[in-house]
Amino acid sequence: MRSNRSLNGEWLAYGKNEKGEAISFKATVPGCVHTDLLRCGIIKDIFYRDNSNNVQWIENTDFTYERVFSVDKLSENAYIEFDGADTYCDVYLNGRLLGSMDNMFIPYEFAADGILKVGENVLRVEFRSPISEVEGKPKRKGCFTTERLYTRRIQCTYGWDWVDRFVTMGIWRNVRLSYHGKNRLEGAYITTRNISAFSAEVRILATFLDFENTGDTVLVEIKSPSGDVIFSRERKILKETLTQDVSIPSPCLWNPSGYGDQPLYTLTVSGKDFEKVERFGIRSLSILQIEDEEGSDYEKRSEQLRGYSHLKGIDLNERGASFTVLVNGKKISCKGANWVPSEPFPSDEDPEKVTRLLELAVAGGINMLRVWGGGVFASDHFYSECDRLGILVSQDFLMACGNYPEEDSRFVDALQREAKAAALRLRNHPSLAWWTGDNENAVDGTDDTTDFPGYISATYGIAPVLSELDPQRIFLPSSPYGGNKYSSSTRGTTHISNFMGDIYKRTLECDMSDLRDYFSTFGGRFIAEQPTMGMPFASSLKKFLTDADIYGENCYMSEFHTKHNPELGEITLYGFIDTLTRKIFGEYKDGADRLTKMQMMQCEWVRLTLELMRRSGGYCSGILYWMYNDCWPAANGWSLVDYYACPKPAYYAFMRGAKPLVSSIEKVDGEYRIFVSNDGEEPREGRGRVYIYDFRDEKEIKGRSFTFSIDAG
Ligand code: BMA
Repeated sequence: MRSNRSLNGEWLAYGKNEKGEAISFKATVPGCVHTDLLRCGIIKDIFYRDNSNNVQWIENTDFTYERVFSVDKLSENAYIEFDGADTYCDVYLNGRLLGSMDNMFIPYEFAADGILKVGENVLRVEFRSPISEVEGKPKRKGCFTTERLYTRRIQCTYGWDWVDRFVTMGIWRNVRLSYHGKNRLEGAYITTRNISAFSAEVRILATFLDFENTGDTVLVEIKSPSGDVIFSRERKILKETLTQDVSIPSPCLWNPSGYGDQPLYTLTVSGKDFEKVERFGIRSLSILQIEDEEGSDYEKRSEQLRGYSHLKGIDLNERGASFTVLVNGKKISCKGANWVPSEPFPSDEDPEKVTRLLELAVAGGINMLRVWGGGVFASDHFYSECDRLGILVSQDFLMACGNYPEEDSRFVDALQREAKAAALRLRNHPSLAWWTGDNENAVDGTDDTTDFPGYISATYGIAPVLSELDPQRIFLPSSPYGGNKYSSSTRGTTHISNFMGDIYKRTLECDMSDLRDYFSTFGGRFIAEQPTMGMPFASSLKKFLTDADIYGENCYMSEFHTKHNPELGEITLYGFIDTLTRKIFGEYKDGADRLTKMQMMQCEWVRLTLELMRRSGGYCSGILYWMYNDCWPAANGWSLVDYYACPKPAYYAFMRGAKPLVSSIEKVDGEYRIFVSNDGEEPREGRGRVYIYDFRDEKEIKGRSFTFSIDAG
């Protein structure tokens, strides 16, 4: 086997400090400037209080990374390969330019023959400030900041309404010296073509780079979940692609958590110079979109939603339609949240933290996560863990809330290369439910128009690549998507977070005593973003704030760590939750009471909205909270679990509301109705009691017992 030589590890970096003086420091690859500067003490405690203000100079500075390595013997077809560099840089080997990079989301390779030498070699990567690089470009429409729209790198850390600005540079993934032979394996794709009572028909498609008919062979092998070899065949490589169909008798099917087990098979494709091992699951997945029957409860609910003032002009659908996820033919009640990068610097992602977050997700009743488009494509580790745990994933392409330069063919070309890299890496994961073109670029789009932001990216950038490399998986051009317009509530997916402006305004203007009724004016067939905000536990807050910040009168530091959405108005997000909390729970007795109430507000928000979904009788078949985790130590943030992977109080509200059997109360036409909902796989029966309780005198005023029996699902 030809050897690849890792060039990860210790490098040296050069740049300037805040005062403009030349500095050099030890660097780590994979890594980035911020984490390197932290490690060598040039910057300190950047998450503590408002220290992040002190590191904003970094984004305007250029940095060079350098490494010396020695080579004993030269072979032909030497390449320097980067799995990811952030972002604008030139690569030099022994002083000669190998090439440039300008996209953090794709791998690059540079031919090194004739430059690489026996003995010492110097590899140098010169990064240019991602800010100076786009200076002077015309301003485009977008949320928060807009210079980001020109640069193919992580978008949220230009500053978002839940993370501060941390624009960094560096080699954020592996780098290596490798020698390319003929017939290199590019990818081994395995899809389930049919599942019957007797067998599963799977197709393996192997693709080769630099094909030459040399008589090379490849061994294709499948192992069952228990490790037995159930298929093994040696095949000749006769062209760029090799297809192998296999029938797997009595297949063990992969299921989302709560709907059965997650058995994983192993595919190994090995040849002279390579061995690729892919874990895969056998399952089918589709989305049922059945139009509401005339006169049905679903149609009535659609009509009701269309009538609410905040949805006027957005939801123009004459007929609603379901959006029900079927896995192996079973209806799945999708309950979960949105995943954002677990660190502001993606090279800093800690696999143990990711595992903890995902295990917590499943323990809390989550069976679906959406990887949001303002971050990065989730890591292999993330997807393997979702496969293991039974978490369905919807993966966005990496654009969010903006009007991207898609009129420029170079931009579309970049998207194509990103789609190729993402599809080759992720398409075998059974947890990957569907792809989505972007986050909220296309909220005003419809299937019958073409002149909306996001159309070109999805149609000419991403779709053609996916239809070639991952043809069996669903691709939704944007999130939200479906209906007229894509932001509609009665068809497709919906982001209720798009209506934060209304929730915000109303909170400032009204007493909010009708919170329960007000929340029920929002709905959807599949809620891909259900907003909610609240405080984490004090134990987490104390890691980045002082006691005075947490409990004192001055809330500046909590506001600083909550961030803001200027489009919502003058009052900060922290101020908004503070107002809503006081309106619902009354004035605070002291700082500790404030903290508790601001936690409870999020619990109520989660409880009421989750109950609403649960008693919708399948009208809404999925709800994903905005958001699951945090990207930095947020105070009054949107997440259910905080930056330290510690559940917030609202996580437990979710856990309770996501149980297969739940009860809830709704006020309809002046009367209270009790609902029992069961989305589990077993029918249930039991008893309940409803009563009016006087909390002052601590006694029951009036009550009634009842029995119930309820079908599965
Ligand atoms: C949605 C998201 C994010 C944002 C959130 C809260 O629109 O997609 O862009 O952070 O709302 O404003």
